Amino acid sequence: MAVRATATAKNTMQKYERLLLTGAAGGLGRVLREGLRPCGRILRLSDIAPLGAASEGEELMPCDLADKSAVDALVRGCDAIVHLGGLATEHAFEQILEANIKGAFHVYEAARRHGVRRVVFASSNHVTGFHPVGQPLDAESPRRPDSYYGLSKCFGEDLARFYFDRYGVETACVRIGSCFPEPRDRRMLITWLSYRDLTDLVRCCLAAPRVGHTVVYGVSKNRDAWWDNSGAAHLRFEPRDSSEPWRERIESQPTAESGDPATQYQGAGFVQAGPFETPPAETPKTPKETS
Ligand code: NAI
Ligand code: 15L
Repeated sequence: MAVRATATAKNTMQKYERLLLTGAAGGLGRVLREGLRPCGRILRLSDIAPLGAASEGEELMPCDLADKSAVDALVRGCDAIVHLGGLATEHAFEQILEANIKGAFHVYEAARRHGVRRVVFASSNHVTGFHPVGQPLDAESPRRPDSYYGLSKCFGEDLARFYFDRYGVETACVRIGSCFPEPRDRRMLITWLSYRDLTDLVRCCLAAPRVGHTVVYGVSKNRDAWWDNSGAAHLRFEPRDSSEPWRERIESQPTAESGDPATQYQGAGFVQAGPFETPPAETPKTPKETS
C-alpha cells in the first residue's frame, strides 16, 4: 500500500493512505481525531459509541472490537492503526476479555491478513502498577500488572511482540501515564501526559522510519519521573509540557491517608479496584414487554 513521505521540521512524516483510529469517540480518541489529521490521507474512525458526523478526509466505521469479522472489515484497506479502543479502567474479567483481549487479537489478526505494517497500541502504566512508588522503571523492567485491565495491556504488548517476530507487523506500545487536560492529584504530578505530548508521541510512533517492537512510557516532562524512555530514543519523542504549573494548587490539597494505595503503588487505586461481578446477560425481551 502506498505510503507518501512529506517533510516536517522534526521527523519525516509518513503520510499513510488510510489510517485507522479505534476508540475514536473516547477522551483520547477525540484528541487524536484532530491531532492525527496530517498523518493520513484518509482517517478511518471507529468506536462502539457515537462518532458524530464525518469531516472532510474522515471515514466513520462503527464496530464492536469483540466481533472478529467486523474488525476484519474495519481494518481492510488501512495501512496503519492507532488502537485506543477498549475498556480504559478495571472491569469484570469477562468484559475485559471481550473488549480488550479478544479486541486486540482481532485487530492484530486483521492487520496480518490485510498487510498493515504498523500499529500504535495504547498500553498503560498499569502493566507495571504493582511496582512501589518511586521505583525507577524502563521498558525492560519486570511487569507487575495491577488489575485485569493491566493484564489485558500486558497481553496486548505480548501480542504485538508476537505479531512482529512472526509476521513483521511493527508496533509502538505506548504505556500511557495519566492523559487528561490537567493533572488532578499528587500522583499525576509524576504520571501526567498532556494532550499535546500525547499527540506528538503518537505522531512520532507513526513517523519513525522503524519501530520494530518498541515500548515507551507516555509521560510529559514532569519534574519527578519514575519512567525512563532512553530505550525508545529512536522515536525522537521530546515531551514539551510539564505538570509543574499545577503543583502549588495540588500540593495545597490534603495529603493522602496512610493506607491509600496511591502512597504505596504506582498503579494507585487500580491495585484494589474490584473484583467486579460480570453483569448478568441481558434476557431478550418478548415483543409484549417491549411494546
Ligand atoms: P475512553 O474510555 O474515553 O475511550 C475508549 C473508547 O473505546 C470509548 O470511546 C469506548 O466506547 C471504546 N470501546 C470500548 N469498548 C469497545 C468495544 N468493545 N468496541 C469498540 N470500541 C470500544 O478511554 P481513553 O482515556 O480515551 O483511553 C484510550 C485508550 O488509552 C484506552 O485503550 C486506555 O486503556 C488507554 N489509556 C488511557 C489513559 C488515560 O490516561 N486516558 C492511560 C493509559 C492508557
Ligand atoms: C489508565 O490506564 C486509565 O485508562 C486512565 O483512566 C487513568 O486511570 C490512568 O491509567 C492513570 O493511571 O492515571
